[in-house]
This record gives sequence, structure tokens and C-alpha cells, in this order.
Amino acid sequence: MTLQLAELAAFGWQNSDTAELSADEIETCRPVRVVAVERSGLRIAGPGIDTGIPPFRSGEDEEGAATVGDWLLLDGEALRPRRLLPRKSLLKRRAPGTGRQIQLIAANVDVLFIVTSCNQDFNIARLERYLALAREAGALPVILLTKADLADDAGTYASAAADGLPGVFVAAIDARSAAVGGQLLPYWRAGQTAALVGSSGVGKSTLVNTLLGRDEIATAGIREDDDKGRHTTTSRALYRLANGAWLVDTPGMRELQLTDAEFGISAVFEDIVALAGDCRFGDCRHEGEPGCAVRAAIEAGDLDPARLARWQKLHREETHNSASLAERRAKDRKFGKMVKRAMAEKRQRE
Ligand SMILES: Nc1nc2c(ncn2[C@@H]2O[C@H](COP(=O)(O)OP(=O)(O)OP(=O)(O)O)[C@@H](O)[C@H]2O)c(=O)[nH]1
Ligand SMILES: [Mg+2]
Ligand SMILES: [Zn+2]
Repeated sequence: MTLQLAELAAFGWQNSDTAELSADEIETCRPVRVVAVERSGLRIAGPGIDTGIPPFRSGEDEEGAATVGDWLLLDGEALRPRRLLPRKSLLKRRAPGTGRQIQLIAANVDVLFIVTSCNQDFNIARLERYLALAREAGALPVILLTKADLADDAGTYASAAADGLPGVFVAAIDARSAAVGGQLLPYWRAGQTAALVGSSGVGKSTLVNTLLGRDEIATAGIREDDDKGRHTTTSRALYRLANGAWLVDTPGMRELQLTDAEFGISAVFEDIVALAGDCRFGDCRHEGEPGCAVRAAIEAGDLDPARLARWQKLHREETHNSASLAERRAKDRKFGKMVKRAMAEKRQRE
């Protein structure tokens, strides 16, 4: 038995994935892609396979849980995964609520379509969070402004996005229009994987349906008073499009709390990071210290003080989230060791 490379490529498999496998694995294993994460388990697909399996986790770390977009290696003809293949990228966030947990959004994503609408959902600070998520994962960020057909001033939203988020691709679209396939064409190609993220009600599932050419996913109208959605989509799934690309639909997020995203945040605010490097003091807080290059740029009108404030807030928050997750992981490890020791002692007594 050998790998069906051409068939696998249609699922997004790349040569670098083959290079991860041992000779024995190439002879005996079947790679499959996780195409949906449901409450009951995972849906996997690959050449000649499309079925459900129980959740799979490699190791004890929460990031070891297989998520949508992941590649699993099945043992021969069995439906039992042998291992989770290394990811080329991972989108994750601090799980909502009080728990210090990580939530995996999707793995092996090449393009991140950050979806917002030409209405009250539009918010530069929130878009910067999604941008940092994309940059951290090494995915190409593209901002999609849906409901351009409903707004009198879609152009104003597009210029606000282009001005506020320098260097980022922006497209104003009608997610229901067949023209959207052509508008997104420059950003991906066959075998690539994109993910849709954004608030509830911005039209993520509508866009998947339009690109599929059929109403496969349920969608629902938004609240008229504040443009908020109704959290219609509740699971993550990957869809294969006619152009050979793959698209992940995700449930709308109320809030995106970043964690382990210091690189991504610095990439989004690289202008400020560069300025800060020129401040006289290495630990300058840009709050009026002498020789502050950041303040000088604000005074010269080269930097928007609101942008500095957004960077500082995001940076503080990320540091806090990463530290509290690290603390919890250390506690978990300590607890795990304690349990193992207690079990070993119990066995000795028996
Ligand atoms: N006119 C117009 N309506 C749109 C557009 N995009 C989405 N809609 C409508 O907006 C509503 C919400 O769309 P959904 O696709 O369910 O939104 P969603 O982002 O998937 O929302 P969640 O699943 O809750 O995260 C639906 O009634 C869509 O028909 C658009 O570009 N133009
Ligand atoms: Mg949806
Ligand atoms: Zn400074």
C-alpha cells in the first residue's frame, strides 16, 4: 500500500506532510482530514473515507486535541488514529467564560477571511484582534465587509478598514451574490484552506452556501436594533468548494481573547514596535518619559494616539491571558504527577 498523493492533494495534503511520515507509515497508514468537530466526535474524510470517529487527543496538552483542519494518521484499514500530524498553523483563543482554557478554532489554515459587515458590527479594534490571530498563525488575513448591498456608504467602511489596517486586503461584498466567488479568487487556490471568523450574523454561513452553490448550512436573520446575530452556527466544519479550495465555517464569536499571540500582535502593530525601539529607555512606557520616540510620532501627527492605546490594551491583555494559562498548565502538570504518585503508592500497598 502506498499513499494516494493526487487524491490526498484534493483534501489539502502537501508534500511537506508526506515528508513528516516514516517509511512504515507511508506503507501502512492512511491520512485523513478532520472535516468537522461535533459534540459527539469528529468527522473525518479522505480518499474513499467519510465517517465519524470519537474525539482524538495526542498527549495531555489541550492543544493536542484534534480539531477541524487537522490531519490524522489512521492505522491501516482501522478507523483508529495512530497520531495527529504536525500542524502548519493553529488558530486558537482563550476560551470564553471564566475558565483558563484554550479553545482551538482550526488547524492548517492558509487564509483567514475576517468577516464583518457594513453596519454596527464594524470595529477597528476587534478587527486588529483577528488580524493578530492570523499573523500569529502565519495565515493571510483578508477582511470581508459583507452587506455592502444594504449600506448606502459601503465605500466609507472599505476606506475606514484600508486606512485603519494598513497593508491588509479588504473586499466589500454581498455574501449572497454569485459574484463573490470571483471577488475572492485572488486570495486562494485549489488545495488551500481558508477559515471564516467573525461575530454572529455577519454572513459567514451565507458565504459558504453561496460558494457551494446550495443552501447547505442554516442561516438566520439578525436583530434589527443592534445588528447582532443569533448564534445560528454551533459547530465548526470544513466545506470543499468547486474551485478545489476548502473553507471552514465557525460559530460567531462574542469576543476574541488572544493568548500566545505576542508575535501576531507585534506584527499588526509593527510601526509602533519599531518606534518603541528608538525610545531612549528600553522599558519606556510611552507615557511622557524623555526621549520617547512613540510620543514624538504622536506629536508630529504620524501616529494616531488611539492606535497606541489599542496596542497597549491588547498587549496587556495577551500577557495576562498567556500568564494565567501557563500558571494553570503548571498546576495541571503538578496535579497529574500527584495523581500518578498516589496511584503508584496504592499499587505498592496492594
Ligand atoms: N443583504 C445581505 N444579507 C446578508 C449578507 N450576508 C449575510 N446576510 C444575511 O445575514 C443573516 C445572517 O447570516 P448568517 O450567514 O447566518 O451569519 P453567520 O455569520 O453565519 O452567523 P452565526 O452562524 O450566528 O455566527 C442572514 O439573514 C443572511 O441572509 C449580505 O452580504 N447581504
Ligand atoms: Mg453561521
Ligand atoms: Zn517611548
